[in-house]
Amino acid sequence: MSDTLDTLLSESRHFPPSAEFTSSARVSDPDIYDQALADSLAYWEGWAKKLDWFEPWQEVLHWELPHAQWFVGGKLNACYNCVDRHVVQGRGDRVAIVWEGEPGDVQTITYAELQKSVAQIANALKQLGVRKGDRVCIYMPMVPELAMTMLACARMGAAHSVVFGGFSAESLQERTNDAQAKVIVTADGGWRRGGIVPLKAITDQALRLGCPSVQHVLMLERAGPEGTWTQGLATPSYDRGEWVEGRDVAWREIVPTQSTECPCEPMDSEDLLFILYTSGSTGKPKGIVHTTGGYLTGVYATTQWVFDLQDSDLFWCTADCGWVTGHSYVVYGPLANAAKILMYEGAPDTPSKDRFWKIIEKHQVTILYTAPTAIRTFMKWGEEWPQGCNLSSLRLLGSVGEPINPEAWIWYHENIGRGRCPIVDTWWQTETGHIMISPLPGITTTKPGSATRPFPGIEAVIVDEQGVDLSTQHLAEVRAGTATGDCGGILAIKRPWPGMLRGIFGDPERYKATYWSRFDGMYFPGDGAKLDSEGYFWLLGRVDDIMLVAGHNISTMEVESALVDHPAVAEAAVIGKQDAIKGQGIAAFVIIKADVESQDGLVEELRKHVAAKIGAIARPDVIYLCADLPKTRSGKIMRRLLRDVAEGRALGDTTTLADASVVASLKEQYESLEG
Ligand code: 6R9
Repeated sequence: MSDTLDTLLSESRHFPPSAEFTSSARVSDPDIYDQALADSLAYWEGWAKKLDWFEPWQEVLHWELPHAQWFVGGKLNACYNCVDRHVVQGRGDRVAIVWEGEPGDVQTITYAELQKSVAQIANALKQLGVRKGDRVCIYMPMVPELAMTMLACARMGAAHSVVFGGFSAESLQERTNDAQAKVIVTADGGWRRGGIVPLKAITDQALRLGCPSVQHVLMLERAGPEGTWTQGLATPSYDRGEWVEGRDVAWREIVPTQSTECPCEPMDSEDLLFILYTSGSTGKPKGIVHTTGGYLTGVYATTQWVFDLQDSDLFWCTADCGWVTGHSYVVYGPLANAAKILMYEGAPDTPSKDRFWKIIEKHQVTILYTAPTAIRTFMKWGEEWPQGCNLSSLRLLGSVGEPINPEAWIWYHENIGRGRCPIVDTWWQTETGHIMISPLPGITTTKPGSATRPFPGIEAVIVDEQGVDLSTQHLAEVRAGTATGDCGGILAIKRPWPGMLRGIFGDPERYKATYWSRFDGMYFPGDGAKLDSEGYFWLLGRVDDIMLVAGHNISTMEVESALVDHPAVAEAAVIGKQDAIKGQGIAAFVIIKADVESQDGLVEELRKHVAAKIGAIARPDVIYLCADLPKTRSGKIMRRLLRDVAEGRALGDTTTLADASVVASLKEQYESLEG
């Protein structure tokens, strides 16, 4: 991949941290990088010691590729570390969760209150027959009870599997059965865009499809009976499902009556904490396995340093708990740090397109962590929405989920950060458990579009197709000041890290084959990356999405960035399409901004724009103007479905899509064009 083109990603703008930010930052000494790598086990052990353990470990790391055990023999409880220890240390009155429902209802929950509620939920789960070592499936809206139920499982030693509340009955059934969950915890419904997502009715449907392991369904009343919603607003009508006596249990009947005492189960460091299903590009979803001690150490450390977390912060990670980002940076990382977090139930455009900015203004959010797909949507809506709100409480911004194109980075910096707030672009995966590549805001000079460098203690390299290390030499040249060009290839991770996945639930062979057999002795995340002449990492998206056009590697992300750079374009998705001459040709699906008046000649202009930005080789062969793109719930464009559309195949697995109708109508539109 050494011939990856020099493109707009050789971004020249630099944003050093301000002296003021650095002076009060949690970490500001750049030597930390070398120190951490010089003895990474001692470094991670230092972090682990900041957690509370019931019994110490005997060995920091036991590593028999591909199986890692961290803090071997240590005993701890994740819920104890996220809740109880703060109460024990006299911080019970501190606010843990500020929650806002979509209709505008607000709840504030202290750590002491959180401890009681979590204990009651854990006791209720026990009453329903859940035991240490069992799995519980959680299918809930973004209400405080979702985070509480995750913690309750951790408290009693059951593993949770959170299934995103937007997934279908089939997805829920498949995940429930794969995990062999004993109980599904759900709600009657959750608010989304002024309507109710009927979670219980969908759960009923999943159970009708067949979930033999499930003994009970525990249902929280969030939506309530029609017309009786508490703050006087009538609940829109929705499908309330059925009630199966014996199987279904109402939250209000068994949770509030439980004792508020429930001891935290001492768990082995390597006991299962949760399973989380990730879509993957092909085949059935993989149940990614995370255990207790290493995961908690990793999310604790990264939350504190990457977000420069201070006592006075109100941290808002906008991710749903159905995504790994919600596990690590809504729940476990921040709460282990005794942070104040904000949770919001609903959509960003309800009742109007400034809902996020209104929430920030109202609750004085200081740190905002969101995804490029959301940022591009806000760009599309226009800057007047954030402009109308006071965002002066914000001091740090984060991005996760996809490469953030420089255009969106700058927009975020100017319109949300108002030029004051550092941006941390964080690269990581469900599998890595926590952030792996990211700026440290008190140290790193950022460049729009680059995730900068590995977190201290993480060793990332760039290799070629054969696994030959290309980056060590390049970095030596960077240090010596002699590096000139870029070094492009495939990302690999060299040493084990505490939050790494421990396996795929029930499928050890697939675990080995997917992550550990591509390169000898290294973890294969599946992403393309490059290092620039200053030693900065640029993540270029999935290796499968990198195109080979007439012998040149071109990343879809680079062409997308060039398209979005054009003033008429709101969003773009690019794919390689089979081409008899070039191997692959470039096809682009483009969404035009709402205020663009004429589309005459636009397609040709866009093709020229890309050629001017990147080079003639990257000029798209075809550009389709469309209204929407197929995305997962966390906003990732599913390019493999677009390839299916462009190459005229039947669509592959669509169960992880946010809205399956989008790709179906694209297919129709495409087929009618191709005639
Ligand atoms: C946390 C999360 C993982 C994949 C990952 C990569 C992409 C995530 C990114 C990024 C570029 C970033 N990705 N963050 N690419 N820059 N800052 O997203 O987990 O849902 O498992 O996805 O997302 O392709 O491999 P997950």
